[in-house]
Amino acid sequence: MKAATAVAKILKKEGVEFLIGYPVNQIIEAAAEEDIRTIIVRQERVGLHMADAVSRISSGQRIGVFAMQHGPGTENAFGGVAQAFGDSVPIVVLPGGYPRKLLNITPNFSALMNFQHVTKWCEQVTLPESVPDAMRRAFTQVKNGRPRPVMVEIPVDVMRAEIPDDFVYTPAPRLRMAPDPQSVTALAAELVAANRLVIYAGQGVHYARAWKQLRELAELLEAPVTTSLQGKSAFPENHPLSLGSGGRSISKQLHHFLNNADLIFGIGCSFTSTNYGVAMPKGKRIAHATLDPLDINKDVVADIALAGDAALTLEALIAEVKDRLKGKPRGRMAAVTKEIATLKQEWLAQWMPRLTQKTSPLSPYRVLWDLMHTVDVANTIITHDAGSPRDQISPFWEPTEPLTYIGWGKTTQLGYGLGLAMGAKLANPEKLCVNFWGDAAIGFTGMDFETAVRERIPILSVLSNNFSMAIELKIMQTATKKYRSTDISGNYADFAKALGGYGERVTEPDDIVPAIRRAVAKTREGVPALLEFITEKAEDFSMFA
Ligand SMILES: Cc1ncc(C[n+]2csc(CCOP(=O)(O)OP(=O)(O)O)c2C)c(N)n1
Ligand SMILES: [Mg+2]
Repeated sequence: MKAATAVAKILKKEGVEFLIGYPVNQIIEAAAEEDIRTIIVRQERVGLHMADAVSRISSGQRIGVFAMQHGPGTENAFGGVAQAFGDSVPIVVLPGGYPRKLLNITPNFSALMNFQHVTKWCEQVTLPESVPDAMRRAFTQVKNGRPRPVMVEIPVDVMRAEIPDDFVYTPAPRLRMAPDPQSVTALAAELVAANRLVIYAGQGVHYARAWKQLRELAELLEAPVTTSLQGKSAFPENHPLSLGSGGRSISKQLHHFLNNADLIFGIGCSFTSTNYGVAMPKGKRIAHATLDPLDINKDVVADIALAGDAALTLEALIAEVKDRLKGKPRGRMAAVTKEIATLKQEWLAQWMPRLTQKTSPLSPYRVLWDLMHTVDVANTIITHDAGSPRDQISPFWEPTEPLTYIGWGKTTQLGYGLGLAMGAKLANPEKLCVNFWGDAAIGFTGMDFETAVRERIPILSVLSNNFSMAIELKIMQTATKKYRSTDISGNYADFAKALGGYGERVTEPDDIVPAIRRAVAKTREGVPALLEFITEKAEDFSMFA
């Protein structure tokens, strides 16, 4: 058989249901022949974002795969792979390569050379018969250890070459690593001894599907829980011990509890210093448990560290903590939950005028507040975009079920949210999948709304159109005044209609909820919907100095 056919057969064995791609790449045709649904996007970046969401939303149990052509396709894919690398998402990327006689000769683009720093595994296959081995290596890496993109570059003449039909392929195993029992004992002692413990959960909890264990440990310890943006929805935010998620903007209760903590326990997180993650206050005792030792002592010094899978770590800690408590809770629950509830009430009271504002142009806070109270949150998967929309939504959106919020921002490409919502919908057709973005963000990837229409991926896209890059106003005052450098324009409801979807422009507060209902109904009919809310250039965020 052709080497490209072997790749498709291997994808099938690995359980891949969709091949997202952009021509020309012979794996696309070979995949269709093997009954793997092929989804063709409008540009490579969005296809990678879709593959990314397929992996995220399934805790990496289903691996998103993307294929593109050598040269321009591979060059144009860089952003999508780099975003998945930044946010640690396990995807398989299958670029074509120039034919072997031109491979690695200037100016031909080499995936092998150029993607080294945004993949955890990058291989160029030069012998057709090595294709199955390369695929085995790639899938073993993508399913194990720290989640990150892997890449196999296959030159076009290698794809076309015949290989023996009788190759054997066994799907790669998933291995879990447990932390050192001695460190577990030491950490359990600290967790029980701490007076003001805060648990900080990262996306390692999502990948290990350790949501129940996280909750059990928090309830045993009667300790408040927050998450990174990537970890958002790992702990139900309507739980009395929830402080809401970390990000650039955060809740008052999170700010308060972090600052008054005597021990912060990070589980399945990187503690990376980033604008889009809550910073750990200086001088705190830090316990850090995560899968990849690469993150230990990187940006935050760990007083005590554990390396291992989040589920195995939490289970081991639960056993040790139970041993120590001997069935007797320390009786802190009422005081802790009351302190959280009081602060939450104060914080929401302060924001309520913005969340319920009756003005036109609309308050973006009102839009997202009405959205949250109109859709079925437990059955909705939502993601933000870069810019103000992320910082507006992340503190206020209250996920109750795991993997119902796709948080991101280790790198933060405008336009990422659309592909994420589309990939989430593909993997979870029964859920309402939403992206909340601004008018600068849509400029990057908006054309792929047509992919949603054509490929029958009925997402709900919620656009905050303030005709501006509002988040840049403060730092571009002169350029704005002299040259209108932060202005942008467009009618995106008309744009959505022109692409065959449902579009509606909303300007009045009373129309927000009815418009959301109409749009959700359209998605149920299989039609992607874009609601364009005309919003004010808001510059206020829930931030604390
Ligand atoms: C690819 C890329 N380029 C530049 C940026 C920097 N950036 C972040 S937000 C933003 C403007 C956001 O404007 P918009 O989406 O309209 O949201 P608004 O703040 O107006 O609500 C820019 C330029 C980025 N995140 N990604
Ligand atoms: Mg804007």
